This record gives sequence, C-alpha cells and structure tokens, in this order.
Amino acid sequence: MASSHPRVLAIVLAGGEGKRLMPLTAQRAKPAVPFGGIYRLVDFALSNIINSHYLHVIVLTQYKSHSLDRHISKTWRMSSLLGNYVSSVPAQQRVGKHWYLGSADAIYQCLNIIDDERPDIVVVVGADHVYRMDFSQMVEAHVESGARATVAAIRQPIAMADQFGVIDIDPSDPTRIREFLEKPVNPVGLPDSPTEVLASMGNYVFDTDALVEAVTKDASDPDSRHDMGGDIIPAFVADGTAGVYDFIRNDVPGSTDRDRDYWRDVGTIDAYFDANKDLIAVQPVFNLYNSDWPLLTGYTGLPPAKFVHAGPGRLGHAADSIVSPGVLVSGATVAGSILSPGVHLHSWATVTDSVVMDDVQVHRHAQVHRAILDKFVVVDERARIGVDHEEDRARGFTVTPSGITVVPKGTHVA
Ligand code: ADQ
Repeated sequence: MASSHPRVLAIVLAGGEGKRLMPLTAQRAKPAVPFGGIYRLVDFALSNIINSHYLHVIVLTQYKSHSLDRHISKTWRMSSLLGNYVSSVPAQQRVGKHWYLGSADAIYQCLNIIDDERPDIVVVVGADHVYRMDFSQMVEAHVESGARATVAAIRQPIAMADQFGVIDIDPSDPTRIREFLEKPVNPVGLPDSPTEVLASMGNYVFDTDALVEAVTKDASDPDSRHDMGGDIIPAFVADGTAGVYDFIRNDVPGSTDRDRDYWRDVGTIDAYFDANKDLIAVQPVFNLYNSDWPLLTGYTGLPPAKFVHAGPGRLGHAADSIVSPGVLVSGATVAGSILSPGVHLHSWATVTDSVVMDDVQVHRHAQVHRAILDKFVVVDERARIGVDHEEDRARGFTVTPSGITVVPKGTHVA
C-alpha cells in the first residue's frame, strides 16, 4: 500500500508497430510519427508525465526505434544532477532470446529497473494519444480507492468498442471494475447511454508489488498474449482489485471547457488527419496554447517562418493554418494546413487542408489538397496531389476511406 506522497516511476509503452498508420510507420515507430507541426506523438505522454512532476521515466521501445530513441535522447534528456531521467529502454533480450512478446512482457523484461528504483507506484501509459492529463490526480484517486490497479477511462462511441478495452463498472461500487473485455465484437452500451461504452485509455496506475507479481505470473503462462489490456488488467479484475478512474474527473490547469475532455487515439490515418485538423479550428477542441500545461518538444534552432510576396499575383500567405519555424511561403497560398519545420512552398503553389512534414518542397503551380506529405517529399512544378484519386493510386499512394492521399517519406512527385 502506497503512502499519500508515493515514489512514482513512470513507464511509457512505446514499442507498438502502428500497422494501421502505414505508410507513416514504414520507417518509424508509431510514437515517433510527427504531429501538429513540431511534435512527435510520444511528446504528449511525456509532457503529461513531466507536468505531473513525475521525473523518473522509462520509455520502452522496440519496433523501428531509431528515430524514437534519437528523439528521446536529444529532446528529453534531463540533468542527472537531481537524479531525474527520461531514458529509452530498447528490447534487450534480458530474459530470453526474444524481443518483447507484448506490452506486459516489455514490463517484465525491465523488472530490474523497477527493482533498482523501488517505487511505491508505477504509472504505465501508452505513447500514441493526443490529450492533456494530470497523472498525479489519478495516482491520488488510486491510493484513496485501495485498488491495486487503476485504469483510466473515457466514454467512446460504441461503434469504436472493438479498438478498446471496454469497462463494466460495479453498480454497488462505481470505483471498481466488474468486467473488462479487450476489444469486444459484441459490446453492450452504457445503461445511461446505450450508444457509448466506457473505454480504457491504455493508462494504468499500479501498486508496485502488485504489478511485479502480475507480470511475473503472466510471463510463465503459455496461454497468455502478454498484453496489458488483454491479460494483466483482466487478471486484476478477476481478483476484484481493479479500479477505474474516469477521465472526466481530471482537471488540468489552464484547460478550457472546450478541450478539457479531449483525448484522441490516432490509430488510423483518418483519425491522425482529423486530430491534426483539430489543432487549427478557429475555436480549437484541443488548445496548444495552454502555458499552464505546456506541450514540450525539441526545438529546431531554425529561423522564424517567413511569408514573401514574390511578385504580382504571388502573395505568399496562410490562413487557418499552423506554420512552424523555418517555413518559407514564397508567393504560395496555404489554407487549413499544418506545415512542419523547413517546408518551402514556391510561387503559385496551393496547399489546402493538408499535413506537410519537415523539409517538404512544393514547386511552382503545384497543387496539394487533402493530403499528408511525409518528410523530404518533393512536389515538382505543376504536379497535383489529392486532386484526382485515381491518379494518386496509380502512383502508388495510399488514399484513405475518407479521401486523404498519403505520400511516403522522400517521394519525388512528378
Ligand atoms: P492498443 O493500443 O491496441 O490498445 P497495443 O497495441 O498493445 O494496444 O498498444 C498499447 C501501447 O503499448 C502503445 O503505446 C504501443 O506503442 C505499446 N506497445 C505495444 N506493444 C509493445 C511492446 N511489445 N513493447 C513495448 N510497447 C508496446 C490499448 C489497450 C486497450 C485500450 C487502448 C487505448 O490494450 O485496452 O483501450 O490501448 O488506446
């Protein structure tokens, strides 16, 4: 049982492959996917942890982890003087000749770190969601409730239940979980709202001894998939020791009524695109400009963005858009878009409703519409992307169900 000021170790699960985000995850782990101009997805989990004043943090990585490891070590390294750290821990085959078999095995394989650290509480969070959350409020609720494991929960449409762990609360004690079904195909809606379920956010708080016991037991179970949502949480539920923390209770400093409950699982390209667009709405449902709970990331050292009027009919401008440092809009028109650092747009080019990643070049008279251009893409003079989907598919680009064209990293589009 933890004290009221527990020692906390935070673990970020960042080994996921993110198959449904292909081709953005062809060369990088999902938590390393760029988002919102200057961020990577993992920055949201890490910002929440650091803003919660948890300064002992490990990030478990595995799949195509090079750019993620580099980002963590460059951006999140802390001074060791105070004993604080954010360190990435790649799969190391510590307990056998295999990589992490699942998220629970990832934790099992780093029990040596938990042993060295001796925390009272372990906070385990996913690395691929966009939201603000004060984990210290969840830890407080966990300690008060007496649960051994607590799952953060949010209401989601029942149609999405097969993507989430779905929680059934004990009616006699609304802080307890009666049943937990990982990605159910026949979900039952909530009694007060049949079109919704209570979904796990993939964030957990554990008493350390209970977590160690659970992952150790799980490691020797030949029938387990070694998954936190699929195996570990259901085991706590079976023991009657699993609690729930409703995200609606979380009150992050500086949040607005509009963005207090914002949480997005950007599991698909369409969800990723929509979450990017959420940032630029006139009244954004997720407000980046909350300095009471800053979203932290690496700084590029690039010069400020610049807009130049390159001659008659060539007024370089952007509306309803996010424009990062190092961007040059020279006689081009931008609307409803997110431009990452180093993007360069030339005269008469138009970029509308698009996400454009670092160092992309769009040459004269080119058109880009409802598209995601990965890093280092070059769009030739007069080339078109997102204007004719048949043409896009013929060039091998992904076109999503809602009609977003995705151009892979480094592609030269003629
Ligand atoms: P999913 O997101 O589908 O569901 P998973 O693919 O295991 O579950 O990813 C969870 C987190 O663990 C991600 O951040 C991922 O990067 C990481 N991860 C996956 N495999 C890993 C491994 N081998 N090593 C290290 N990290 C790994 C989960 C829960 C659901 C919940 C949703 C919320 O299982 O119950 O509803 O998250 O989105």
